[in-house]
Amino acid sequence: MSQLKKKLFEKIEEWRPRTTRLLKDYGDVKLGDVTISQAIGGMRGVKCLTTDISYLDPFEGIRFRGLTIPETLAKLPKVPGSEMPYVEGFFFLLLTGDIPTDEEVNEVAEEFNNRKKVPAYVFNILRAMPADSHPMTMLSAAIVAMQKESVFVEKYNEGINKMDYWDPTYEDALNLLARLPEVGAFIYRLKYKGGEIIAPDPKLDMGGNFAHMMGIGKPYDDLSRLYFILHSDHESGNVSAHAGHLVSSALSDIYYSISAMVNGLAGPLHGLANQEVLRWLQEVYEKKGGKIPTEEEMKEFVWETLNSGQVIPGFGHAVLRKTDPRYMAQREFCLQHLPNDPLFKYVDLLYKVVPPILVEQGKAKNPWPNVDAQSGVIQWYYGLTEYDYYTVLFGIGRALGVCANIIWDRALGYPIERPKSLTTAMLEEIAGIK
Ligand code: HAX
Repeated sequence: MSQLKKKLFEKIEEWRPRTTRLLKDYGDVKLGDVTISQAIGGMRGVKCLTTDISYLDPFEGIRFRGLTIPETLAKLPKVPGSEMPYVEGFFFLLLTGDIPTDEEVNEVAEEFNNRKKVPAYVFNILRAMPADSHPMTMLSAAIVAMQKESVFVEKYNEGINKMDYWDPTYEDALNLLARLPEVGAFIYRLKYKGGEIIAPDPKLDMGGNFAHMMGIGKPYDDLSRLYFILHSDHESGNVSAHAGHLVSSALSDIYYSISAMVNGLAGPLHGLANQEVLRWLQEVYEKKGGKIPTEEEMKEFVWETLNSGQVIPGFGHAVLRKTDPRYMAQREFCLQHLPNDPLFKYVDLLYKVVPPILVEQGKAKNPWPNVDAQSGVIQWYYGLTEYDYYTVLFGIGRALGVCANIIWDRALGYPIERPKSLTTAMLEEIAGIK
């Protein structure tokens, strides 16, 4: 058994009595009440999910296993010759809550390497899809196509004990995570680079190998590591994480669950916002005849977008009430590597212009930029101008967090999810409307 799996098992054994005790002795303790506006309005703020992988404070932003983004990046072992940590080591942290030693990271990286062979039929399926399929559709299809590989399904059919569900789930998760970078890079090269595929390099770590298969030189490897880490987890209530958790609660395996996660991420109010930011910026750019707009022109365009009933992509958040620290981490990367890039300056201008306008409009509860406002600019700078593809990068990262959550869901025996619906007439009656 690998050190990661052994450590995870120890943590699970330690953790289980806490969940059992809460359920058995404190199950009736109230966490809050649900209002009519929450029942109609997307359950905003209803405290009804549990995860220990990450926590999102509205003002501080995300903490992974208790660590802020700068702490996470500083504490994890770095890939030799790189500024960023191993994504594999970050996954170790998400799963166990511990910072891995160099030896532990090397073992996980090797394990990912040993599991990364993508079945040939996946490539055939992707090649057979219509050329104008969206990359997220291709990613989702590739993942669900691998469902027949599920170890969980095999063990479930053999009658495995409920207490052991986490084990084959872990096997499925590692197999899928190890394969996702090659699947993602294949989609990119097939769709945008005339099908000239670059074979994986078994010597490289996850981020390094992804950059290599994309055909983009340094520091794109470090950017990939940063990107996968930043996008991995944001508690369990966001659409992609919740979709993965919900589907897996029916004991649908990792492949079904992560495909559902990808489908949720593909919405423009969620992960697709990173492509929307670039699409929107290009629109302004073209309107201005290929010139970066002035501050006044930019303000005008923001108002035009709002007045036509559209949202400003990359701004606002359902939980956050300040600038997203994932935005700030990417901004720092830009300041270090592309401070004079015109598109970066353009996005920086939005940071100045959009929040006061959203405040003036008075609708958005959070006028500040989120993770998606900055991410496309960096990709563009390194030659990835096909913005339809950006959410695939988000999906590879998000799979790390959702897989870690699903393994723990099975370890702690979380049941099938089934909230209760009421009819409009019932709400009217509760509200006292005659
Ligand atoms: N531009 C214009 N209007 C906005 C807005 C924005 N960026 N953000 C919120 N609003 C509007 C909402 O549409 C809503 O309007 P209505 O009352 O007419 O329905 C009102 O302000 C109140 O919304 P809210 O409570 O502040 O925000 P929600 O929790 O309902 O929605 C969203 C959160 C992220 C979906 C929202 O801010 C939005 O649409 N942002 C733009 C799209 C985007 O960037 N999405 C990515 C978010 C981060 C993420 O998940 N990444 O994957």
